This record gives sequence, C-alpha cells and structure tokens, in this order.
Amino acid sequence: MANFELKRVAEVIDQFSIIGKAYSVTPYGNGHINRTYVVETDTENGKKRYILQAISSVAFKNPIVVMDNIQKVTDFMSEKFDDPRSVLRLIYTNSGPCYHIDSDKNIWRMYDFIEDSICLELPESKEDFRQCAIAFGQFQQYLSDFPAETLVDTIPDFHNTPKRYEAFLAAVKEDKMGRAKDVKAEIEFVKAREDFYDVLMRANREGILPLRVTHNDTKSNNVMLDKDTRKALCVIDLDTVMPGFSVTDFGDSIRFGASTAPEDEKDLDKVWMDIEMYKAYIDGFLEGCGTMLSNDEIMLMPEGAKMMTVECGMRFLTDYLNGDTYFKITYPEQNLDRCRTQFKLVSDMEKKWDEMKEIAKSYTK
Ligand code: ADP
Ligand code: GN1
Ligand code: MG
Repeated sequence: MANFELKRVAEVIDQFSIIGKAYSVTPYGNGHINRTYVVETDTENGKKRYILQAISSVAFKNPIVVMDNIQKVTDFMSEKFDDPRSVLRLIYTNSGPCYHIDSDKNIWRMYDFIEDSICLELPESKEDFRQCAIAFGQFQQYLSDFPAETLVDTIPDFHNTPKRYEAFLAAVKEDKMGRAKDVKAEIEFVKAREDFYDVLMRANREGILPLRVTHNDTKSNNVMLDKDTRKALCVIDLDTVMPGFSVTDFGDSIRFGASTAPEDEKDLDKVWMDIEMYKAYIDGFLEGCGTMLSNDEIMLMPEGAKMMTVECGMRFLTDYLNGDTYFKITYPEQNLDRCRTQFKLVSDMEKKWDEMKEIAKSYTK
C-alpha cells in the first residue's frame, strides 16, 4: 500500500472505538465497489481483526444514507440471533456515529471481522451453494417484518432493467472512448433481447411480484459460511439492502454462483450455467424463505436468473463503453471479459429454459 494511503488509513482507524492497538492494515477481498482492508490489533486477550471500508462515492451518491440503512437493518436483525457472528456488527466512532468522514470527504466504516468463517468466490460444491441460498433466503425471511418504508434507496433503480437498458443505449450513442466499433456483437446481443427487460417490472405492475426488503447483491462472496460446518452463517455487503424483488435476489446468485467459471473467465468454452447448481440453489433458497413466496414468484425465478445475468452483462458493457469508472478493474479489458461471460451464461440459460421452468414448477405449492 502506498505510504500516503497507509498514513490516511492509520488516522481513520484512530477514530473508531476498537479493542487493542492496530499494528497492521492490508487490502482485503475481491469486491468490485468499496475499498476493503483487514486491520489487526493486539489486545490483552490476543489478536483481533476488523474490516475497514471506504465506501465508493462513485456507486453511492449518499454514503451516509447507506450507513443509516445498514445501522437499522443490523440492529433489527441482531435481536433475532444469539450467535454474534450471524449479523454484521458495526464499530462506532469515538465521536458517536458508525462512520467517519475524512478530510477528502471519503466515508469510512468498520465491522467486526467474522472469524472462523469462509467466503467463497465460487461455491466448491452443491452443498456450499445450497448453504449460500439458505443464508440469502433466511435474510429475506428475517426482514419480512422490517418496516420497508424506513429504508432509503441507496442506488435508485438499481435493478430496474429497462432503465439500465436506457443507460446502456446512451453509452453506445455517446461512445466516449471510441470502443463501440470493437464490441458490435455484444451491443447487438443486448439489443436483441429488448422485449425481455420489462418482464419483472410488468409482473410487479400486474400485482404478482411484490416489493420486499431484499439484499440486491447476492454473490457467494457476500455470504459467510462457518469454517468447520460449512453451514450458512452471515450475509454481508449490506450496502444495497432496499425494497426489491425476491426473484432478483435469487437470480443474482445463480448468475454468479451457478456459473462454472469466474466472472472474468476469458475462455468462454469453460462458462455455462450448471443446472445441478441451479437446482441446489432453488432448494436452499426456498428452505430459507420458508413459506413466504407465492407460486407466481417461484415461477418467475428463471426470469430472475436471466434478468440479473443479462442486466449485469449490460452494466459491465456500459462501464466498458464509459471508460471503466464504476466497477474496479485489475486489467484494461476486464469489464469486457466480464460482460462476455454474462452473455455466454444468458445464451446457456436460453437453451436450458424449459428445464429451468420445470424445476421451478416442481417447487410450487
Ligand atoms: P464490496 O461492496 O466491495 O463487494 P464487501 O462488503 O463485499 O465489499 O467486502 C469485500 C470482501 O471483504 C467480502 O467479499 C469478504 O471477503 C470480506 N469481508 C467483508 N466484510 C467482512 C467481515 N465482516 N468479516 C470478514 N470478511 C469480510
Ligand atoms: C458489485 O460490491 P460487489 O462486488 O459485491 C455490484 C453488483 C454486481 C457485482 C458484479 C453496488 O458487487 O451490483 O452485480 O459487482 N455492486 C454494486 O460482480 O453495484
Ligand atoms: Mg461484496
């Protein structure tokens, strides 16, 4: 880490009411949005770890609202659990709030590090994936009596796919980096599916797909499993908890975790949607949700999976066309590689569509 960043981070840590003296700070995790560090401290009872994060001001126009939401949700959920590792625990600052604003207006927060846990980039087995599903399903169930009107949309229209499509078309038109000519096939792929993008919004207008309190970013690296039992432990990355659809939480997990390859795999022959993983996830998700989902919602799960995948591919492509300003990248064409895996997954889902629908149907009541 550069010296100036280290100095700034050290000053930030001093603002938080942590136990012990911090002796190391290391960049951590593979999130695409925030800057995440693990902080280690020496305490009278040995070492302790914390997660420190600078919230992305590109993604979140009002990070304080993000923190308000998280505070409300974690307070509400912590009353439902005995095991402290089941809910993210915010660390407060010495001056009171659960965040610190530095001299450059970055907003920082700290959490207890969830120890003895694992966080998977890709699930290693069907059972791992089923456990991720249980965690995200239970998350919706635990929040089913949360007062949704007290949450603010941290990113308005986050999973409004028709609006994402408009933003995509605008990026193609502007073509500010001159990249559109090299991604004609990808642009056509998005345009060819135009009629699909309103399917979930329409189901909502028709009254068969209700708004619930949802997570909205249900990748397997946003859930922790217990290291020994590998059972669902805790859902993390609560920045986008806001009203949304059950089936988009379901679908975003399929997009990421039922893929046979990492999100930026270059060899598309290695990328497809594993139908056995899809089955395992439906099973765990419905177990986690209990009885709260209607048959209409269950039947729209394949649409949720395809929607989240095509939307995410569209978002990666939009960011590529806009010059890579939203998602963190580690090499120049990474957003394009990410977009291509998503479109490969969409094509594969289209081939497996009838089977995806049949499996969903077998879970209706
Ligand atoms: P981003 O929004 O950038 O994805 P996350 O909140 O998901 O940021 O954090 C990035 C990574 O840091 C996670 O995928 C996970 O590996 C790790 N992480 C985050 N919070 C914790 C925590 N409380 N305990 C342990 N690991 C965590
Ligand atoms: C981002 O923050 P992270 O890495 O968990 C993004 C999601 C995308 C995902 C693609 C706030 O998730 O919407 O689906 O990347 N989060 C935000 O991997 O935009
Ligand atoms: Mg994350």
